[in-house]
Amino acid sequence: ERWTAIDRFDFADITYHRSTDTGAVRIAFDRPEKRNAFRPETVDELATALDHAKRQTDVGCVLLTGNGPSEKDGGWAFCAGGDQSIRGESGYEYSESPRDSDTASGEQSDPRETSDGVEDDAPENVGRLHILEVQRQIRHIPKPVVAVVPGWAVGGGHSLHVVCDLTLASEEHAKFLQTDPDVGSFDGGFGSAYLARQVGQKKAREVFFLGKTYDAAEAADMGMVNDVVPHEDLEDTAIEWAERMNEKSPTAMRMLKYAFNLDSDGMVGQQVFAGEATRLAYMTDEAQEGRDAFNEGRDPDFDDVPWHY
Ligand code: 1HA
Repeated sequence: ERWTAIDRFDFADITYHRSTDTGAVRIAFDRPEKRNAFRPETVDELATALDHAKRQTDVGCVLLTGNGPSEKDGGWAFCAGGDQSIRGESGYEYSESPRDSDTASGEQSDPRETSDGVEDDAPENVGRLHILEVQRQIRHIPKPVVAVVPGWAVGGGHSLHVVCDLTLASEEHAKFLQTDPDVGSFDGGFGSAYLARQVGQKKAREVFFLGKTYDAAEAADMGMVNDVVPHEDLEDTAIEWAERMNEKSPTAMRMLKYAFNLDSDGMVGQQVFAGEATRLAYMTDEAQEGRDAFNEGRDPDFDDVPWHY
């Protein structure tokens, strides 16, 4: 078996695996009967898995994909965006209020009140749009993230593939579609603006305004998909890509990812890139002399440090 389940988490809406012999992880939407649409619980699990993957220093590439096919009709999906059936008045709602599940003591009291009358800080079940936080995680995780698209990438699922570093698509089943304005939604961030950087303004506006469905080949021609492979080769190719990237210098890969981001991330991009520059600087004798001097209560001695040019 090429994948080993990471079972420290009790995920219901996603699966999370580690490659048995390469430093890659596979995070997959696991709601195939709903074309892998996400609800707030799904988004929380994605955030947890991405954060875990970030912290594994022996993990390089992250593969983001969708499990399938649907047992109902055999359909494949990467992700069909927000689950419309649980969309409330201001966003996507948990099936059980986090506040109720936190105060499940059996007592009939106002869940906002603790025993000492202090307002409880358990979150309320307000509509969530926190897939945007996951987009930022994908954008900022210091390793490449590949969208491995076995079927539909639609709405917020389309935007997720857009924000990933690379996209690999199934020749037979991958389909790309923006339905945001059909359901009164709009990803005015990475899903549209960053898409326009990938495919150009006219095409990006076409994707959203006409809502056409593009197959894998068309999406590749457009510049939003890197490669198209037969469906049966999809996962093998994804692993080959991961192996290839994992052989490279982690520092160089990280700096490159953030350099590519910097161009469209403004001062946040500068901050992230600069953080990595700081990390490199911390590793020098020069910075360590500054630290040591402070800790030893003396002036730092930078006399031997050249002013590089
Ligand atoms: O835009 C945002 C955001 C923007 C800013 C900030 C946050 C955001 C968060 C989310 C989003 C969005 O994602 S808005 C866009 C939401 N998504 C959609 O509008 C896609 C709706 N689905 C479809 O258009 C189609 O289902 C499909 C093109 C993905 C697949 O069509 P297909 O192959 O004909 O299958 P279909 O029969 O339609 O679907 C299979 C099952 O999956 C159906 O359920 P069943 O009748 O079998 O019980 C269908 O209802 C369900 N399903 C599919 N997509 C969704 C869904 N159920 C709930 N929500 C879905 N998104």
